[in-house]
Parts: sequence; structure tokens; C-alpha cells
Amino acid sequence: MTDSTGTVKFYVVGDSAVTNASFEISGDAVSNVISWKNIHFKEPPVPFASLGEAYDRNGDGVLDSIAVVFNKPFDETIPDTVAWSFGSDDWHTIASTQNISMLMQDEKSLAICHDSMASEVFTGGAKELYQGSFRYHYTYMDKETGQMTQLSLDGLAIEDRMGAILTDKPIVKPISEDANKLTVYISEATQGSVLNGMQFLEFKDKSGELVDPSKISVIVVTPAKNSNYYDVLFQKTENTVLPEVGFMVRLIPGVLPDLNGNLPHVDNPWRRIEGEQRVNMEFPGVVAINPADFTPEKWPHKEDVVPVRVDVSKKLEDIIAERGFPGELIKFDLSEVGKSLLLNSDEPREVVLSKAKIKWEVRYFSNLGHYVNSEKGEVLCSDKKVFGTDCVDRPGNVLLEWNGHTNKGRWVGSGIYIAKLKFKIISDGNVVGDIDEIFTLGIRRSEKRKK
Ligand SMILES: [Ca+2]
Ligand SMILES: [Ca+2]
Repeated sequence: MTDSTGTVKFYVVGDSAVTNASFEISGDAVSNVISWKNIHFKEPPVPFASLGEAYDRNGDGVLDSIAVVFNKPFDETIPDTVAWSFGSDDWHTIASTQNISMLMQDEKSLAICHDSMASEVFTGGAKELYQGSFRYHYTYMDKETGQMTQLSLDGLAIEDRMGAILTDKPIVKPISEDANKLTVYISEATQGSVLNGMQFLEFKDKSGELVDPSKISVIVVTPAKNSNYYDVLFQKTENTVLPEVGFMVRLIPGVLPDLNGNLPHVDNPWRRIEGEQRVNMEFPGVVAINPADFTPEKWPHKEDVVPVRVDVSKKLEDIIAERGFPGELIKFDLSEVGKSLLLNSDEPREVVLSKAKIKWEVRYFSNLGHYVNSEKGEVLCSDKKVFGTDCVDRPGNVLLEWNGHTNKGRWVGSGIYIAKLKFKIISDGNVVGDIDEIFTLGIRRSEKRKK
């Protein structure tokens, strides 16, 4: 430290006995070189900390143990204060020789252990190797001088011994018919470059079953270097599945090393995949309608097109054969949007689920382009009319069922019609999927059995 007179004061602390040591002090700002020779150190009277290590014993990504090894047994000389800092600028201090002697693991090491020593997940540096710090203080009797002596020591690094975990929330995005991109965010920089194509993520499907690794096909991982996130591109083939919204993912224990070579813990946490789902449609070909069968019980609605929940396992042709009306099937799992919102909100269930919705519009024209009819509306996940309870409780696809009437309330005739269908999937105000399609629809009216 330089004071106002330009005098520099410093201490030299040796951690073992030396004789005839020397050192020099020089610098760009000073012209002279100071040499100090014939230095003799006696054995330091107190134990010096030689190694500090930070651990995550339970694998949740939160610090729960710091171990410090000293160069010799404490015997009678135990620090009266120790302090550590890891993952933030905060210093955590433990005072009194009595408290510190309770941290003794053996004659020359201390361990500070309790759950959640930090307030948040931190396992290492986001870009570079991270080290924490350790300080300690002794008050001891110098046997040669007979005086009580204070000695304050710092500068010991606490090494990162914590493996990486995935942080909230992995995001998936369909990028083509048969490929999904998954972005995973990692609690610290990891060495993706050493993987050489080895898989480092494992999955559970929507039913909670572990996905066989051979059923996962990775095309490419970017960036191909040390990083605290990766974009992983997956391909769907005959034998593989795509990770999608509602799957769980985590780091495979023991594979992806952090910058210090630590590997993911056996209990590193699973994260639910969120993001965009693939949206699919099914259109009918030719639909036979029978006006003679039409009753107010069969169509109790005011509107000519209404959304109806149907089981995911049912095909459109079977649904139409059963119900007797044309319609378009929106194949989309709105329940996963609802679940994502529920996980990220403290509001009442119904309020949260009303933010997961399908905004739709369908318009019908004759094959000459004349307007026939149209409707638009919204299906909310919380819609009791559609789902009975809500879409998380009773997931299903949505059929936009048309009663085959014009906007003037008359039956349409047999023939080819043009349908324009637009819909958007909305999650708390954000569009997470949309479709805008035109298709043709054949109507065949049968007037038989009319009484
Ligand atoms: Ca922990
Ligand atoms: Ca680490």
C-alpha cells in the first residue's frame, strides 16, 4: 500500500521455514530495484490454509459444503474467525474459536456444511473458471516473545468442485416437419467441445418414462465450444422421437464437464421443457350430411360453427361419421401450454388457464368464390363449455364443427366448397403456434328417409 509520502509497506508471510531466501521489488513506475537478501523464516507458528473447495453434495446446484485443508494440525492454535465468499461478493463470517473448533473434520481441516449456503443456484463461472475466497484470523501467544499476537490471513482460493445443472427452462422449437431445436441453459460454462458427439442430455416423456437414449437422434450441437447454453437439434426418424413440450430433461450424470472438470451430479435436477409445439390440422374430404336428421338437440348452438373437444386418439373421419357434421380438427395439446403457465404463476387456476387459448376463424366459400358463412372465436383452456372442466384436467383436440348452413340459415347444397382456416395458439399473450390454410371440402347431401 502506498501512503501519501510514497512509502510502501508490506508484509511477507512464509508458510514454512526457509533460510537465505531473497526477493526483489521492481516496477515500471519506479527506477530503482529493491533487493532483500538473507531472509530467514522460522516455522510459521500457526497452521496455514492450503486448499479450499466448494461442493454441492445433493446435486441441486446450490452450495452446501466448503472444505478447507491446513498445512499442519491445529493443536492448540485454532482460528478465532473464518470467512468465506463463493458465488457472490458477500462474505459469510464464523466467529469464536469454540464455533470454529466445531467445524473441525480432522486435526487439520475444517468443513462448513449446511443446506443452501447460498440463496441461489451457482455452480461456477458463466464464461471463465471461477474461484471463491477464504480468510481467517488467529489470536495466539507467541512463545518467543510471550506476547498475544494477531494474525490475519487471506488470499486462499476456494476451488469449484460443483458440477453443472440445467437451469429453468429448456425451450423447444419445431424448425421443420421432422426436426426440433432444444435450447438448454446451464448453470455455468461447460466443455461441450470434449463431447465429440456423445449425448449429454437425457429425457423423460410426458408419461414420466425415461426415453431410451437410442430413440433420440441428435443432428448437431451448437456452439461447438465451451458455453453455458447449447442449442441441440433433434431429428425424427422412423425409430426416434423428438423431445417436445412437456418432456423432462437433465444433464446425464457424469458426462458434461465444467471448466474445472467437475461432472454433473447423479441427482442433478430434471427440468420441464417449454416452448413451441408442432401444430397440426386434419381436413375432411367429402362429408355426407342429412338435413332430415337435423334436430335442435343435435345442434343446440346459436352459432353455425362451434369448437368441440374430442379425444386425442380419434381420427377426423371417425369423428365426422359419428357426429354427422363437417369440421376441421386442430391437433394441438393446449394442456401443455396450460401446464407451463400454471408452473410459472401464483394466480388462481382458472385465471391462469384462461391465458392458454386457441384463437380461430373459419370462412366458407362456394367453388365460384361466393361467400357462404364464417365464424370466429376463442377456445380458452379454462372453457367449461368445451372441456367440461379445463384443458389440463381433460386434454383433447379441438374440432371446429360446422352445421352445414349458410349465414342466411339455409342448408348448403351438394358440391365443392372452399374453406379458409386461420388459428393462433396463444400463451399469456404470446403466439406459440399458428396456421393459415385453404382447403376444399366436398358436401354430399342425402335427402333420403325424409318423412
Ligand atoms: Ca446443494
Ligand atoms: Ca462448477
